Amino acid sequence: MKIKKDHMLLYIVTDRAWLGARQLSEQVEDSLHAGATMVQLREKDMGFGDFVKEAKEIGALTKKYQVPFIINDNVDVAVAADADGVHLGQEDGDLAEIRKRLGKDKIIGISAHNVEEALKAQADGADYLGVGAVFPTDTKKDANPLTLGLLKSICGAVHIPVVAIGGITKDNIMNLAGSGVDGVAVISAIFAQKDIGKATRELLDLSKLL
Ligand code: 3NM
Repeated sequence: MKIKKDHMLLYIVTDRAWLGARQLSEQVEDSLHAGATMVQLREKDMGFGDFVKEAKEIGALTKKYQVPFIINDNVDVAVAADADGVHLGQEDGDLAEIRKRLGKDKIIGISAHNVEEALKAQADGADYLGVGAVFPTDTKKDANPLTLGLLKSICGAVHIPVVAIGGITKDNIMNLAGSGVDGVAVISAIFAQKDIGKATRELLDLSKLL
């Protein structure tokens, strides 16, 4: 599956921190059913076998809803589970090599924090950029906030889709209006919510106004 700008509208990134008694697949399906446009499976402490098993399960859901399915950081898991692509940080390996491994039809997203990183990722063949943290967040402790001015400069410098990430909620999303982003990537604004379907619909409606 190749990426389209509309896939960026509401990009949900998983986190088991707020599962409670529920399964991750149930939470993801609640959000997909309500209109989430892309899914990233993000597991920081899971062994290979369990990660692949879970990726296959979530991947089957994303196929049903026909949205791209991305694995955070782990190219081996993406290959083993035949995910649609990977999302990588600046330190996660050589893009040309990873592209060779995945093939041209898979999606590679890169985190970028300034115009130089954004232009380099685009030149190296990234399909989209994740840019953040646009607001303070407790979800990722080492995320460095950037200014909305910088976000705008990054969006203006590249032609590939850009998704903003970091601390985005229904109360602050409209501060991103005019920045040029194609959508928002969120963890807690979806997965920490009691009514995931409602949270999804609200954020999606607002994201369409950006
Ligand atoms: N990456 P929440 S911020 C996974 O700045 C992630 O690159 C970030 O979670 C970055 O929506 C972040 O709960 C956490 O703030 C996003």
